[in-house]
Amino acid sequence: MKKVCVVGLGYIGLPTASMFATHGYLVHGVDINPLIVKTLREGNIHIEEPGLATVVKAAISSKNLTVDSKPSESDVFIIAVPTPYNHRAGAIPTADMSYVTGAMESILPLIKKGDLVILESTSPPGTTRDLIIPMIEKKNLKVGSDVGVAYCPERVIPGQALKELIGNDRVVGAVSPFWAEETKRLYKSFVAGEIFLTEPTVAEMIKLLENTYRDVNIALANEVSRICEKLHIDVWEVIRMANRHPRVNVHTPGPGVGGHCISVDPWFIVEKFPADAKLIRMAREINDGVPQVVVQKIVDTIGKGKKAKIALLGLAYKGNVDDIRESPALSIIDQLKKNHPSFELAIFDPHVTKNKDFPLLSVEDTFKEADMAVVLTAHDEFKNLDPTKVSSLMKGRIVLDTHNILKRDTWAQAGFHVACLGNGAPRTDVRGTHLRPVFASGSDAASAELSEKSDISPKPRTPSSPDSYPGFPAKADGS
Ligand code: SAJ
Repeated sequence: MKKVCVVGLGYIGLPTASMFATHGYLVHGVDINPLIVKTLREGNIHIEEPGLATVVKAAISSKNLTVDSKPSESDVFIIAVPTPYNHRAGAIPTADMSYVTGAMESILPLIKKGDLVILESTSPPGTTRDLIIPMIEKKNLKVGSDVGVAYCPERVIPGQALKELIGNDRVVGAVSPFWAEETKRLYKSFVAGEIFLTEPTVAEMIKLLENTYRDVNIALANEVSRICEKLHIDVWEVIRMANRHPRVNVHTPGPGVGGHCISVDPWFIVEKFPADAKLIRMAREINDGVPQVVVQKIVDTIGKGKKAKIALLGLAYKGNVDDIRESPALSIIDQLKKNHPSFELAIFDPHVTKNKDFPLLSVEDTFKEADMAVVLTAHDEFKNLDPTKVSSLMKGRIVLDTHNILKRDTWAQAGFHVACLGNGAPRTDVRGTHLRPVFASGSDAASAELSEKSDISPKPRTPSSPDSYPGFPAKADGS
């Protein structure tokens, strides 16, 4: 049985190692974190991912997956470690390749003739050629003839990792057609999608382009969101309708872009080509600026310097995952804590139980006596919140929904003002009565009115005529 050594047992390495182990390979999984090794050896997993626990358990109990802090001799080495980025004030972030070089150094003494080394970690273009191959060749092994090298990026989305690991098409960028075919044969053991063969730099750029495309498109949505607020219209309606065009697919605005992929990977292109990657850089800056917009909305509502309790719902970077890396919620919390110390922050996330920087509360304690609630993550638990129960706990009746996931009518019926990022339209209740916008802009009269008063409990509704929407006929059925 062929041996595969997977270095890095995180969101990608662990599912990948388990899939190989349950598809005919003897897998040695490696992680430098002793806690991860211990957790896995005890038959548990350290990340939340549907179906993963079952596959890991099956792999470990079959003895085809062993876990350790050190690599062992193998036929294939797969590197699936993080590639974070270095933040330096005022400078373009650069990829931190220390985990990749560390992983490579750990396997170098074990690599022998006939072995195949595969990099899965998202990396700047040119990494295989300029970093991986020279490291191996320093060992007097000739890449191509003695040893194979391939770049085979992961493409799975957290939350559906196993399904996508099997179903998605993959790209293999190898140093020769022979090693490309070898890599393809390996992954074909469990990949049902098509596997395309190319050279390493092309594969690296494909991976970066995929996430950059998303980032740029989300930046467009976030920019349009700000514009729609100023136009006093609803961006969600604008995007929904624009996407009915057969060739348009605008992404979704939100509180910013988080996660370890989309918010990081575009920088790997900018880092290498700062003069050319203008749009890519601007998209990153737009998306990184959205948390500040959310903070401003909160401040406009509560009033600068006012004492208030704010219930923050969600810490994870996106719905139904426990991953908080680069989460916009973290940036929002950080800015609120630093710049608005009069606000008491109560934070709840049903998927995240621990955080070293601040306490996480129960759902009840979070809402209790809160003046305002802000939805920061699109978890299903928040979509399904019962506004009547929430209103029995909260003091105020204002909710800012940064993901547009709450059923606004139901919340309005329970007496809440639900404001939504990107929606500057006068709000409408279930009967089509138009209500005054709460968050039309920072200087908006309604916001100012709310800010002026320390009491931010529900304000009387101010119905206006449906005719006040130019171009929109009054709804005939009144719904
Ligand atoms: N987001 C928006 N609007 C959208 C889509 C996403 O604001 O329309 C935000 C999310 O709220 C989140 C962030 O972007 O904060 C990223 O979320 P995501 O679900 O779009 O993507 P990731 O980072 O979880 O996974 C991405 C995926 N890449 C693409 O879809 C091109 C996944 O397939 C990759 O494997 C993964 O990055 C990775 O590891 O690179």
